[in-house]
Amino acid sequence: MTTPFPIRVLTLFPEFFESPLATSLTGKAIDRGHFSVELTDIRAFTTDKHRTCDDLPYGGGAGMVMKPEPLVAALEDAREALPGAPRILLTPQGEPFTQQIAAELSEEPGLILTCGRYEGVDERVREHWIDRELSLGDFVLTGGEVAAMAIIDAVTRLLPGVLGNQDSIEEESFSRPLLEYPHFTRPRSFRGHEVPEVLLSGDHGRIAQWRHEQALERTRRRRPDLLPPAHRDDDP
Ligand code: JBZ
Repeated sequence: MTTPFPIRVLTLFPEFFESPLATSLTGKAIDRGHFSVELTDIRAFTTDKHRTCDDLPYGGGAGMVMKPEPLVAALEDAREALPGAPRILLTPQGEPFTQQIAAELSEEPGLILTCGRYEGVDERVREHWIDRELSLGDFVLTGGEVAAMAIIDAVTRLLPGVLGNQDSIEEESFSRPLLEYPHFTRPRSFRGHEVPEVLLSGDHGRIAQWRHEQALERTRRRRPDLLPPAHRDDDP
């Protein structure tokens, strides 16, 4: 049974994905058939007795390299199953993943996500069997699995019908990328800390204005890089 958005994950640790994929919105979206995830154990494509997926680096140096044969066999199998899906490698050398890229990927016919491990994959695999390389950001992970799961989460919530509230996706794409305004729920007074009066006022114009000011101010203080240069100035 195929879904509108098939995802194939190539990994040495398929069990890593089981609980996050079964949980919450993601689990429900899979149950409802909005997308599917097929976990491929790269080790299943080995042909030696020890099921070897790594080898020593040519030229010497620390660590091991993912050897090409099982990985390429897994990529060819994935390509055959999902001919139109981009083959993506999660690697620290990749382009930083953004909301823009999440939106692009949600328009593809599916995804093939390859999780790097060890020091990385043999360069010839990257050159000839990969369409796009992505990284979560400038910090060090032990492998591509966490990055792949983050990408699955960010992309699939954009698929039609996955997010219950289609309004919030449209709001995201039309509003400037600011940080969110502060949120409050009951009780009105919690351990001596009050909900801002304006939110209790019932004046929707004032509330919208306050939220916009809060979003701008938070963004200016925490993420000035998100604002046009003219709005970034003076620290206080
Ligand atoms: C990523 C060797 O495999 C790795 C190692 C680190 C790493 C990835 C893959 S993907 N970091 C990131 O997205 O930042």
